[in-house]
Amino acid sequence: MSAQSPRVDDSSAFIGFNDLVGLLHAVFVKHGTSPQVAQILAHNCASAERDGAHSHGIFRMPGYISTLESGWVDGKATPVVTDVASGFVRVDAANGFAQPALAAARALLVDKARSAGIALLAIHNSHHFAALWPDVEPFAEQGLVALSVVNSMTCVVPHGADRPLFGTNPIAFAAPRADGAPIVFDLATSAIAHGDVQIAARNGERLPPGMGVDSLGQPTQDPKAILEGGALLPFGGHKGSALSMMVELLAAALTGGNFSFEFNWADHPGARTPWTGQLLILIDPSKTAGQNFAERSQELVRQMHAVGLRRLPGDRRHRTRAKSLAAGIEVDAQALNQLREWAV
Ligand code: NDP
Ligand code: PYC
Repeated sequence: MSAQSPRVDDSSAFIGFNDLVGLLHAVFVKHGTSPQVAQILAHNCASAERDGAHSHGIFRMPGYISTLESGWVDGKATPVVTDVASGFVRVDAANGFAQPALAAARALLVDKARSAGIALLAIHNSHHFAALWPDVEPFAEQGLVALSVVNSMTCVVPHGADRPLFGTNPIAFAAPRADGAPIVFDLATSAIAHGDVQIAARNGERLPPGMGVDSLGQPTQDPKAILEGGALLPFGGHKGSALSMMVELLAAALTGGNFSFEFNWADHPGARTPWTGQLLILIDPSKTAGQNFAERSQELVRQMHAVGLRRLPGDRRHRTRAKSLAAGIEVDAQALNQLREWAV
């Protein structure tokens, strides 16, 4: 399908995956990234759009652009990879994006995981503005188990506290299974991702109860009240709050990155990308005792289905992916036109 495909109605259009990657690549380069960084971010963003992960697809492009224009992030940064120990790789993202830092360390990390059974990647001085599952899913497609965490920007009130401190701090996990796509989940430790609050505000929708508070700390279902002086809550009360705290520790304290509350972008109007850190743990399950790991995960899935489970995490994404690859990615026509303007 061509990027010039006709619109199907006034509000939506269809675009092929490679065409969307090409268009986003042009937008990134136009706004100051190197071609290499543009390729990685464009692929990431188009993958999210293809899979229906709308809060981290093309919705994010205005934020990427305003951030690049503000000088907050270096779109041409060259990550510095350090081989720290037999199971430890460190990357200084050099105030660039986290995904090119991961790409730069990938081969070394996989080698270490395959030889030692486990390897850890600690990225700091990095900006992550995307969904986290694209960082882990490819490892599971290679037969490895991957767990990653990234912290973001202060907007979540720790359970039992009065004011926000944590970021929305997602956790993503991917594991191979014998018959089918890897098992993958990717979830914010806030009750809702910040991006989804922005989308609800844009669409004039109310949120379900329990997502956030207004500027006075009172529960609210109004997304604008959350965005304008209010804050989000962790999911699951004290349990999500503990996980969010863990993400701060692993993604920032352990990597040398900023906590979600430690950076100040006030001098960079338009900056939207959190300047934090990311941790990724990679495990080679072929080292475990007993039956093949992928067979064991398949057995778990089989048993979950047997007790009535209809939807595994990742199922919705894969269904949307299949549809997008068959018919093109359905995108908002205005947003597509805007991307084309930004690309020239
Ligand atoms: P969701 O709550 O939409 O989904 C979380 C996970 O649960 C997904 O793996 C999803 O699978 C699965 N899931 C959802 N509903 C069901 C269900 N009914 N049954 C079984 N599984 C289900 O995600 P969030 O809103 O928490 O996060 C959205 C995105 O925001 C993530 O990609 C995250 O990485 C990103 N994010 C990024 C941040 C950053 O700093 N870079 C910060 C915070 C969030 P499926 O995908 O198939 O629906
Ligand atoms: O949706 O919470 C979010 C988010 C923060 C940074 C990138 N996405």
